[in-house]
Parts: sequence; C-alpha cells; structure tokens
Amino acid sequence: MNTIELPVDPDTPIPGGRHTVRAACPHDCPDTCAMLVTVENGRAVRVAGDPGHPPTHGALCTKVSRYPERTYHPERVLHPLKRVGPKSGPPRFERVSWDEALDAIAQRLAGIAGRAPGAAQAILPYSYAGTMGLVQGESMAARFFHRLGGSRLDRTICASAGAAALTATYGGKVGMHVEDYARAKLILIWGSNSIASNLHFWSFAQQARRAGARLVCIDPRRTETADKCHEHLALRPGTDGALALALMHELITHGWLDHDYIERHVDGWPALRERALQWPPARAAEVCGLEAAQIRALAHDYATTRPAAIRLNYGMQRAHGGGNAVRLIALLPCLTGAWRERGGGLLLSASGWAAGAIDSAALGRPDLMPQALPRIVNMSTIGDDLLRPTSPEFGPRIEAVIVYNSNPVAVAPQSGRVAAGFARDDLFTVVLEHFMTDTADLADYVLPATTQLEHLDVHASYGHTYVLVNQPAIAPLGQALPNTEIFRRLAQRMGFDEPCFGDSDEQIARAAFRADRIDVDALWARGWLRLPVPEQPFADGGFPTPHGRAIVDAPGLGVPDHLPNHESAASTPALAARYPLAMISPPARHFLNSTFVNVRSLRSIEGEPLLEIHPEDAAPRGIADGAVVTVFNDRGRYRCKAAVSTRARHGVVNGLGIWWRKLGLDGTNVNELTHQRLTDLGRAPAFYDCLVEVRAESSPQAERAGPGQASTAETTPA
Ligand SMILES: Nc1nc2c(c(=O)[nH]1)N[C@H]1C(S)=C(S)[C@@H](COP(=O)(O)OP(=O)(O)OC[C@H]3O[C@@H](n4cnc5c(=O)[nH]c(N)nc54)[C@H](O)[C@@H]3O)O[C@H]1N2
Ligand SMILES: Nc1nc2c(c(=O)[nH]1)N[C@H]1C(S)=C(S)[C@@H](COP(=O)(O)OP(=O)(O)OC[C@H]3O[C@@H](n4cnc5c(=O)[nH]c(N)nc54)[C@H](O)[C@@H]3O)O[C@H]1N2
Ligand SMILES: [Mo]
Repeated sequence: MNTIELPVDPDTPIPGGRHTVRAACPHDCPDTCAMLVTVENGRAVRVAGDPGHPPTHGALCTKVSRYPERTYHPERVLHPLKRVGPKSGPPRFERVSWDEALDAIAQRLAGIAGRAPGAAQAILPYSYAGTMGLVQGESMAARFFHRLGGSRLDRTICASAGAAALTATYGGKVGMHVEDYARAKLILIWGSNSIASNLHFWSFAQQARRAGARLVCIDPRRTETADKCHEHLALRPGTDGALALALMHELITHGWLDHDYIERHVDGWPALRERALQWPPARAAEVCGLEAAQIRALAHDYATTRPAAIRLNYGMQRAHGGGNAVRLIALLPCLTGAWRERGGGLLLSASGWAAGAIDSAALGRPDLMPQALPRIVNMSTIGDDLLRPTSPEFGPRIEAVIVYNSNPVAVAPQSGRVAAGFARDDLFTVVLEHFMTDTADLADYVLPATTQLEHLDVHASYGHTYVLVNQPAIAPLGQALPNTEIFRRLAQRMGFDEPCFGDSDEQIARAAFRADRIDVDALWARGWLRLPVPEQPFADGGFPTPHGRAIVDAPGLGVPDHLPNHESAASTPALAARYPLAMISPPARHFLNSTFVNVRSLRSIEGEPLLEIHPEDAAPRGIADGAVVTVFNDRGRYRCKAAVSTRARHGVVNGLGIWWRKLGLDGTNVNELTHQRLTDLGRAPAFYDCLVEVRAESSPQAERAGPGQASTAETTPA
C-alpha cells in the first residue's frame, strides 16, 4: 500500500453557492480522466480535468468538455417509452409509467424463462462500454442475468484480439506507465491516432519530443497524429505482423539483440528467430506497401535509441491476423531489452494492473448462474445470431434482448444484418439509454438511464494505473434511473430474493475493489488513487506468466506469424478484383464511438459522414472532392461524401466515424460494409479488414445546388 497517495487537496468551497464534485469520465477511452464538476443551484455548469491527477493533468478533450451539453440535451429520454406500431414502420412510442414498463418486461422475461429448464437462454443481455463504470456496467445487471440464466455475452467488440495476444505473450494486460513515455527517446505510435483517441498519452509524447525524442507513426492513414510525428510509415491495413517480423530480421542480422534479456526472460525465441529470418525487409516491404529502406531505418532506430517505447493501440488488431501481429510486436521490447530502462517498453493495455484489485465475483456474482452453464453468444456476430433459428449447435432462437451501455445497430459489424435482426417483430427488445439511438428506435421498451453526472460509480483504466471514484453531481433528470436501479427493480419483480439484489450503489462501489489492495476511504476522500504497480515492471523480467518469462510459442497457438487479411489480394484475389480498395473505419475525433453524434456542437465540427480517398484512386473513378459517392461490396452500399485527400494512402479508403445510421444520407453507416468474420485470436470483429469499391454519384456542383438535387444516376466504376 505504500504507493497509495493520501488526500492532499480536499474540496474547497467556492463562493457564490457553487460547489465542485469529484467525478470520472465514464467513456471507453484509455485516458479515464479525473473530472471536477462545478454545480450551481443543482445544475452542472462545467466539467474540467482534475489538475492533480497526473494523467489528466487538468485537461479534458473537446468532446467530454461538452458533457453538460449532452446531459441537458433536449432530446434526452427522460421517461419510460413503449413502442406503438410495427418495427418496420417509423419509430413511434408512447410514454408509460415505470411500473407499467417494468411489470410488462418482467412478465415477458418470466414467460420465456419459465417454459423449461434452460429456456432463459433465449434471453440475451447486450452491453459494452457506454460507461466503463464498475457499478453501472456489470454489477447489478450481471447479477440479474446470472440469476435469470440468460445467455452469456462474449464481449469481444473492441479489444479481445489484442487482449488475448498480450495475455499469451506477457501473461496479462500489462505494460508501461503512461507517464513514463515522457522519458523515452524514441516512441513508435503504432496503430493509434493518439491526438484523437488517447490525448493524455499524447501530452507525455510531446514532453518526450521537447526533450529530444523522435516520434514515429505506423498507420495506413495520415492522421493528425502522423502529421505531428517525425516520420510516418503508411503501411497497408493488416500487415503489421509482416513489419514486426522484418524488424526482427534486422535485429538478428545486425547483432542488435539483447541476448542476456532473451536468455533470462523469453521462452521459445529460437523458433521465432527461424521464422523472422525468412522476412528480409524487401519481402515485408512488398506485403506492407512500404520501402525496404524505411523498414531498415526503423529497425536501426529502434535498436540503437534508448529508452525506446511502443504505444500500440487497438486500431491495428481489427484485422484477421490482429492477434498474431500484437504477439509479434509485444516481443520486440523483449528482444532489444527495451524494458530495462524507465521510458522503454510497450503499452497496449494497462487494465491487467487493476484486474487484481477488482473483485469481479463480488460485483457480478457468477455463482448465481445455473449449474448447467448457459450458452455463450458473441456480441460481434449479433447480426447473424438474431436471425438464426433454434438449432442443436446454436440452441434456442433469441427471443429477447436487453441492451444497455451499447448501440449495436450502429456499432456492430455488417449492420444491415444487425438492423434486420432487431427489426424482427417477434423479438422483444428493451433498451436502457440516454437517447433514441438507432438501437432504441427498434425497441419495444426504452428505459431512461442516468448519465455520469447523475449516478455513483468507480472506475479503473486501460491506459493508466489509477482507480477513480465518480460522485453524483446532480439529481437524476426527469424519471431517469441508474442501470443498477432498473435491474434492482426488475429483479424484485422476477422474485429474485437473494440479498445481493438489495445492495445499494454505495455498497456495490465500496465492494468493487479488494480491501487488501485499495484503501477505499482514501479513494473516496481523494477521488483517485494510484495502484501499487512497480515503477519499472519488467526491467528484470517478471512477466505475469507461469514462469515469469515472455512467451513466444503459447500453448495451442504456435509461433506467431503474419496472417493476410480475410479480404485481400493475397487471400481472396477474385474478390479483390471486384473490390480493389481496402477500407478502414477508425473513430472520429469528436465522437466516442457512436456517442456524441447527436451533440450539435460536436457534430458541426465533424460535419458529415466522409470517405477519404487518395487522389490517384479518385481520379480514375471520376470522383471530385465533396462529391457524393456510393461505397459498396457484396454486403451492402453506403452513400457519403468523398474527401479527396492524401490522408488516405493509395489503395485504402478511410470511412471516418461511427455515425448513427439515421443521420447518414441513406440511413446507413460504414458498418453496412464490414463483415462478421472473426480475428485469429479473441473472437473479435475485423472491422478494418474489408474490401470495397467506390463510385461517384454526383459532382460537388450538383451538391452545392442544394439538398435533394444530387444526381442519383449510376456511373460505371473505373
Ligand atoms: N475521440 C475518440 N477517442 C476514442 C474513441 C473514439 O471513438 N473517439 N474510441 C475509443 C475506443 S472504444 C477505443 S477501443 C480506443 C482505441 O482506439 P483505436 O482503435 O486505437 O483508435 P485510433 O486511435 O483511432 O487508432 C486507430 C488507428 O489505427 C489505424 N489503423 C487502421 N488499421 C490499421 C492497421 O492495420 N495497422 C495499423 N498500424 N494501423 C491501423 C487507423 O488509421 C487509426 O488511425 O480509443 C478510444 N478513444
Ligand atoms: N466500423 C467500425 N465499427 C466499430 C469500431 C470502429 O472503429 N469501426 N469500433 C468498435 C469499438 S472499439 C467499440 S468499443 C464499439 C463501441 O460500441 P458501444 O460500446 O456500443 O459504444 P457507443 O456507440 O459509444 O454506445 C454506447 C451507448 O451507451 C449509452 N450509455 C452511456 N452511458 C450509459 C449509462 O450509464 N447507462 C445506459 N443505459 N446507457 C449508457 C450511450 O448513450 C451510447 O448510446 O464499436 C465498435 N464498432
Ligand atoms: Mo473500443
């Protein structure tokens, strides 16, 4: 406990009837900021970053600074709503009381569950990280579905390929302290648009740069982060494994390995050494679409600059071989001994540091599950799974879905199928939400949930090594209730009488962390605490694997290799001939996945759904900057505006942001085109492994003439 800091700056009253409340940003972002909420006469008027919290350092990103605007948004759902009319028609709802809604929902769920033992598996919870809070995430909700015996959800939509890879290699989701990037002399920013999605890491990278560090960005897209790095390697999507193997080739052939570190702290290197020797830079250059000289220079810099740090992010694992690529990259700092110095090493996820401190069994009570464990449904194949009939392999057809903290109709791959599944009139759908999202539009009941300003929560982070508490700043708006309270009331109606269904949010929050790891009173007083993580975790090995060594040849996985994309000239040449452009769809800077899309001030910055296309891909297709284009493949078509720009690399188009489908030109978004095939590890979606073709639909002149006048005549693609 000696690394835990004690309260030093207790809240000081502010003159004029205002007060501040210690809060935490709830969003799915590595930064998990400590926030200070200013409340005036019961209304939250400002959110700011806590200057005392080292990763937050007093700054919030643009979008979360608008959290009050989102909270008091005139379109907030503030009363329970019941659908009137069929799901094929426009979304029409009427206001009902909480009692009426909860009685009807409990009756429907009990009717399904009561048919036979195991019948409750026809009910599926669907949730992700709308809030990362341990209380409003999987506490009361998990208890409810465990006790009910509903299907278990495999929560794979974001990070599970990288997580499985990191665990196979290091034994857990562990890595550098984000603050230590300030000490690095070389930083590889690999598959991450840090300025957009990991801003507080970027501050440390800037400190390093001012102290003379070199910054290298490895990303198919020339992002705003790439613009600010010394060098940008714009590789083809899904070829990071080949690049890592070629870097290893150079480390071997130039004698740049740290043999002592490898000998003592790496298991199975000889087999990988053999494989890497088959990847001279020229071979990788061919696969990655880079120059061999660039790869040689990168290997030289990485091997000879110390401390050398890698900030890997989840963007690069959203392809068929994403898991193998993460395994290869995670071994690089073990081969050069970069872990020896403070400021050297790698970070993909730090969530494993907190995992030991979180009491997830107390939170979610898996012991309440029936003895015959319910089947598992993968959230990433929800499109197919909602449309599947009962079968011996799949089990019962899904009859009811309870959605909370997620917007699957917009965010899940191949969203045409997802929307078709949710549009089933025989499917009973309940959505706990702040807003009428694409998913809420297809619900039978929409239940108003509180926002972070209105409820209590505690948080860990996947990008730093602190835990935080979020105190409610204001009373719930309208009739909104915390997720916990909604499931508490449902549990009562279902007759679940275990005492845990009576726990208050305060009780859950205090029990979320193991008392021997976290001083909860100190956490409550200070708002955040640093976890007891060693300053230089792997300077002398000590990975959380069974033998303390990093692992090359993980059981059942073999030696990592480069795997070509599901959809690529290498693996599907006929498809690549019809759909020659690779499409990636990274997040928009001013949205958080599909959250904030409806906040006017942020949407006006993002403008509208865009597809970036390289001038040399645009010209032969007759696509002008600003023209409406159709992006299509065998799964569907998506219309948006083209941005002809060298931000896209030749052969790759960038569909930016997960817009709400209903805000798109044709009621679709970029996920209309993505597929449901999974990654090599972790059963995750391969969002950025997707071939498309693009054709022009109108000239920018026609667009400027006004809405509704754009030509819809189809032109033949070049
Ligand atoms: N502003 C903002 N911040 C966010 C989010 C958001 O939507 N908006 N989303 C949050 C979430 S849920 C997550 S999971 C995190 C993580 O976020 P990430 O998924 O890491 O997202 P980005 O930082 O945009 O990094 C993705 C980058 O990877 C690049 N990329 C795509 N394919 C490849 C590839 O094959 N190889 C390489 N090397 N790069 C590739 C993309 O061009 C993009 O610049 O960010 C979080 N932060
Ligand atoms: N094409 C493409 N698709 C992607 C990605 C991509 O890069 N490209 N990124 C993927 C990634 S990394 C992720 S993590 C997923 C994200 O997928 P989701 O986790 O579904 O994220 P959001 O779209 O932000 O939706 C979260 C919803 O939760 C709601 N919410 C927030 N707080 C609360 C609360 O306290 N209670 C309740 N009841 N609701 C709340 C918000 O209003 C919001 O509508 O999307 C994935 N989809
Ligand atoms: Mo994510």
